[in-house]
Amino acid sequence: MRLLALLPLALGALVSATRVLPRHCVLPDLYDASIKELSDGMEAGCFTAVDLVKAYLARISEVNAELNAVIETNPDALDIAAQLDKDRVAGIIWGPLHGIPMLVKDNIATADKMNTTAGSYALLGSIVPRDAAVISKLRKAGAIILGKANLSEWANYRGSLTSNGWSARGGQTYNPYYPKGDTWGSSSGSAVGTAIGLCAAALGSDTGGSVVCPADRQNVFGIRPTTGWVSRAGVVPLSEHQDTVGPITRWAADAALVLEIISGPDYRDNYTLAQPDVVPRYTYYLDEQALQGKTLCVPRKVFTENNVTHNDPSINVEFNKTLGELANLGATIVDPADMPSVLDGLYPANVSTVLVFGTDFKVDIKNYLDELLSIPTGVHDLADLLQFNLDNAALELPPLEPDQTRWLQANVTNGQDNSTYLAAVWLDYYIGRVNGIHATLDKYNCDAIVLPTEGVTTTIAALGGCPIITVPLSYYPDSTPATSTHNGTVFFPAPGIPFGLSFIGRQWDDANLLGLAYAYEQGTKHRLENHAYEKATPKTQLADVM
Ligand SMILES: *[C@@H]1O[C@H](CO)[C@@H](O)[C@H](O)[C@H]1NC(C)=O
Ligand SMILES: *[C@@H]1O[C@H](CO)[C@@H](O)[C@H](O)[C@H]1NC(C)=O
Ligand SMILES: *[C@@H]1O[C@H](CO)[C@@H](O)[C@H](O)[C@H]1NC(C)=O
Ligand SMILES: *[C@@H]1O[C@H](CO)[C@@H](O)[C@H](O)[C@H]1NC(C)=O
Ligand SMILES: *[C@@H]1O[C@H](CO)[C@@H](O)[C@H](O)[C@H]1NC(C)=O
Ligand SMILES: *[C@@H]1O[C@H](CO)[C@@H](O)[C@H](O)[C@H]1NC(C)=O
Ligand SMILES: *[C@@H]1O[C@H](CO)[C@@H](O)[C@H](O)[C@H]1NC(C)=O
Ligand SMILES: *[C@@H]1O[C@H](CO)[C@@H](O)[C@H](O)[C@H]1NC(C)=O
Ligand SMILES: CC(=O)N[C@H]1CO[C@H](CO)[C@@H](O)[C@@H]1O
Repeated sequence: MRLLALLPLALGALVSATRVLPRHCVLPDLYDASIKELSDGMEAGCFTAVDLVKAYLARISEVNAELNAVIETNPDALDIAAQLDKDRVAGIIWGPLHGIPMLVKDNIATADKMNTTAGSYALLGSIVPRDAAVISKLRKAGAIILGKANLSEWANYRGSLTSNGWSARGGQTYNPYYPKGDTWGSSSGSAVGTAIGLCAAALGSDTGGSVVCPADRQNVFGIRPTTGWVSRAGVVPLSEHQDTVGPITRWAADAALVLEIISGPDYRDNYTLAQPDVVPRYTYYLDEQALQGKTLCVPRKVFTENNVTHNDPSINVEFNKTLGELANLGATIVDPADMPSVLDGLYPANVSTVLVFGTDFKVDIKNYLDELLSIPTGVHDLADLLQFNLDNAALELPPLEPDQTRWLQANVTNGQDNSTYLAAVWLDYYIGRVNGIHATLDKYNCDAIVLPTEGVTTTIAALGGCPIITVPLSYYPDSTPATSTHNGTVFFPAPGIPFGLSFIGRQWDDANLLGLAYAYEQGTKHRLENHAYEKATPKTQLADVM
């Protein structure tokens, strides 16, 4: 972990502040700080949770007009922090996240003054029955829910043409590495907020890549855990077969810490009842030598020989280079190690996302809405939501975002008790896991799969319900022509935009996968090789608020 001593600022604080810091204090740079640095600093009395919240709120207000990463901040955050500080002084430490401010995606329910809307006006002012399961676990571990992060509205499930990171309530989220750059999505604000230090860490949700994709493009670490390790209760649903919640962090060790807290069985989400008996201590797997003696598979055809992928050549150059870095860190590379479902022509041809997502969404969103205690807009099912958007077109269907085609497809599905649907669910698991990830690992005797995160990498893991992690790898070269998309409002690709390396593992093998990703991160530290552009870089540091 990088300890960046901000000596001038720290000395300035010692001279000017009324508080006298212990002599050994080095205030961490909030742009790159790890959770451990923040916890250690609070424990040593160098700064408080109140200081952290003040600094993060100031950083959000510095850059949010530029990036639209945060939809709402928590009006109670400072009071919560003050209570946690008092408790610390009294020797009461709630858990490993005591006093750690986090942003969470706006589709994760918080039973506090903040709204939970998936970015949509249809849910504004709705009252959730309770915190989402992951939120209550974070609060019990001492975390401060600092705010709600912007996202692709409805986790990118409304139209097929909507812009990454756009929501009606939050506007267009932008990438901090290039002005008006594309964030990918759908957990766009969670990734942006983490990348530039608007929070200590964030939560996103992932159905088909929504944690890993924005983490990739924002130069941060993201893990989509095995479907079923983490409860989705209280998360605005898309598809129960593929929805998960995962941490987006600057460092692997932070993700291990957060994942350890949010994992576990929950009777409100029966997918979690199928998980192994014991949640692994993910932090025990953080070993810099973890790649020694391991074998990694490269299923080239997933990202080079099908029409869904449009990998920029510069990504494949950097990917090929990093295979050398992985080998230097002790891994054996099997390349190519093609995926049987791809060789059989099943992937992506036979994936039935329209039917599975459509059928699930119609059922699952109704269940979510049924649980709400109050819904001022009066929406109770998908048909109401479609109509709400038509009735409020100026807000929800502006000229650049007129699309609700996926919802229209979902609206005509007729329930989960349908053999065509059930066959599609089964085929998706078969393609992604049985004849996909597991078959590849078995066939070539590999410990994990590695791929560039850009491409259709994330889909295969999401289909199979298997864990996937992205770690910063490199950046689009300065010579990349900035290409405008979405009628000229967003740019991708563009110079300096980051991209990541994905590790994919077996179902429930998240802990070992985290170990491999940690060893790669520590052995390369590619995150430190580029920085957000000036206007997207918040300047407030702890010393400024103390
Ligand atoms: C939540 O939405 C309501 C409008 O229904 C608004 O008055 C309130 O300020 C919002 N809460 C926060 C924390 O922004
Ligand atoms: C969860 O419960 C539903 C309804 O009771 C059932 O249809 C489904 O098979 C269960 N799923 C799992 C993974 O246990
Ligand atoms: C792939 O794309 C090319 C060019 O757009 C097209 O000619 C070809 O038919 C596509 N192949 C498949 C299998 O969809
Ligand atoms: C990467 O390596 C593969 C396998 O050796 C090779 O086929 C491919 O052309 C390389 N790509 C680039 C961009 O160097
Ligand atoms: C996969 O798709 C192809 C082409 O549409 C079709 O012929 C084949 O029957 C499908 N296979 C399965 C297992 O559904
Ligand atoms: C959605 O389906 C309902 C029937 O379930 C129908 O009444 C409604 O018109 C449909 N909405 C749209 C926008 O097609
Ligand atoms: C797209 O951009 C063109 C040219 O700037 C403009 O005329 C058009 O109105 C825009 N379309 C939308 C839907 O905003
Ligand atoms: C099952 O779903 C398919 C696809 O939506 C639909 O065509 C079919 O009519 C449904 N079958 C029944 C029995 O409802
Ligand atoms: C906290 C914050 O800055 N929220 C803003 C998010 O974006 C919307 C739309 O641009 C603004 O109205 C909010 O003030």
